[in-house]
Amino acid sequence: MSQFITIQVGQCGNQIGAAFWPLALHEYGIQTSSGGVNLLKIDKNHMKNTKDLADAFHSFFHVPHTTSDLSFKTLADLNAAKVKARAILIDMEDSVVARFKCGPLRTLFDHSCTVTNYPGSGNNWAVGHYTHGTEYFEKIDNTIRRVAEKCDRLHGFVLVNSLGGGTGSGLGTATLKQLDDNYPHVDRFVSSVYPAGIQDVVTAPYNVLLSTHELTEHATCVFPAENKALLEICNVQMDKKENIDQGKYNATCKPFQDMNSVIVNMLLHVTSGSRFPGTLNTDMNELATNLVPYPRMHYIFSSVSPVALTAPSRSIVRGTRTHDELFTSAWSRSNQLIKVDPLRPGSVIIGAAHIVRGNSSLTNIRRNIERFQDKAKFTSWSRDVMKVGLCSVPPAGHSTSVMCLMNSTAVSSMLRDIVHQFDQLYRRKAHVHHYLQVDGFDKTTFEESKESILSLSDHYKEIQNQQPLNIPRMKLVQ
Ligand SMILES: Nc1nc2c(ncn2[C@@H]2O[C@H](COP(=O)(O)OP(=O)(O)OP(=O)(O)O)[C@@H](O)[C@H]2O)c(=O)[nH]1
Ligand SMILES: [Mg+2]
Repeated sequence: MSQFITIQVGQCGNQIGAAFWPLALHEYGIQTSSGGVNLLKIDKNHMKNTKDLADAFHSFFHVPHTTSDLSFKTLADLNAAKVKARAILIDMEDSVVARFKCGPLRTLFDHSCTVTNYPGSGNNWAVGHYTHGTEYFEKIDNTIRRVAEKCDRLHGFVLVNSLGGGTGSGLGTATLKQLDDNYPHVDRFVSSVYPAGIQDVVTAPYNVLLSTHELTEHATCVFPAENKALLEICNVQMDKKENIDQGKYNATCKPFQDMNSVIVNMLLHVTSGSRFPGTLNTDMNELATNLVPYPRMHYIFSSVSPVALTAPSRSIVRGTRTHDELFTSAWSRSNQLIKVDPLRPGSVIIGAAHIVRGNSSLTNIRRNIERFQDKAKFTSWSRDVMKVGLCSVPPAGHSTSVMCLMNSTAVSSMLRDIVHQFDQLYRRKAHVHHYLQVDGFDKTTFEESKESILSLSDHYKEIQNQQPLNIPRMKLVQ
């Protein structure tokens, strides 16, 4: 099974990490507690795969060679065996990382793999990228190398950050560039949170533009998530009272917690084929090859159905949804992690993949892929080929789930919006002096980043305009 190193950068990145690790442990059948919510016991579907789960455990965790028994059940077992998460925690402000150090999972993290400072990057991409990027270059480099040396099948880096502030966006993209320079053959998957429509950080339009340019240059795949979309997904779930175990849904809810778990479930799903066995195994590198037809065009729409909020105990589905319903909801606009409909009229799918976890059959999947192909418009090369993964281990709390990944030309409207938000602030040169006073930042960087994003958006549009309407035929790739 492939191994991944997770790099959490900035407040948002580390808060997503705080939601990620308890759920990741739960997928391996290890009970823990998260924010006072006791997780459910793993179900039979997990139990019957005990050996596979143990093997798959190495994907996210380093187990010292001296440990032969991998049947961990509790945090105490992990602690006794000196198991460590393959994780690097970076924040230029130390309060969120400090919570890891004294929280219930404190022994899971190697404290020498944390990089912190005080008081942060002041919501300034240039401070994160240049000031802290330079000062912490060596420390981050050494930390990554130490964690990488403990991997014997390093497949990818998973970097999580937000783009609205200064550390996740600036230092996060400086770290991404370091990975590109030092590990060019290891995939770099990035899940970045884009701010809500109403900005809570005045300089967010600058930070988003500058970091999107870097993501375009240095990531293998970007799975963007917009806070507005995450909030709406959570609100819909909260309204669907029949889908939530209300008894467990109480004051333990923290700001962003549910929104972050939507991202976490996406990350666990997208890596599931690389971690667990399945009849149609799909590794992350196959996904990148199938979904990204040209360099830089690697912004991937993602959605998972059913949506799971926070701990599995809070998202028990009462009543089973049919496979067709799961697929339909995975394609639906309201389940996308960004506020753009990938299947909107006029848009073209230049790559797509479906990953099904749990109970399903190829016949079921085949029928639904045909439905999908009738629904969407494709390019001539993406029309007949549809990447499909079938992972036998379901996510915690569900018997089956479906993830749809799409590379759609509709992403050009997100890119245009980034430039539009930037223009509104840059036209008056508001707040620009904060960036110009940072050593290493050149004022042409704003214009270069804008040009790069516009040219990427144009490239998507070009492909969209070239394509005739087509009703495709299906072919499954194994
Ligand atoms: N979804 C989500 N968004 C968050 C979270 N924390 C912060 N944000 C958003 O991220 C943006 C701010 O980024 P932060 O991660 O706080 O900033 P940072 O990377 O720590 O950078 P500095 O604080 O400027 O050094 C804002 O748009 C917030 O709304 C979180 O846990 N989840
Ligand atoms: Mg911060």
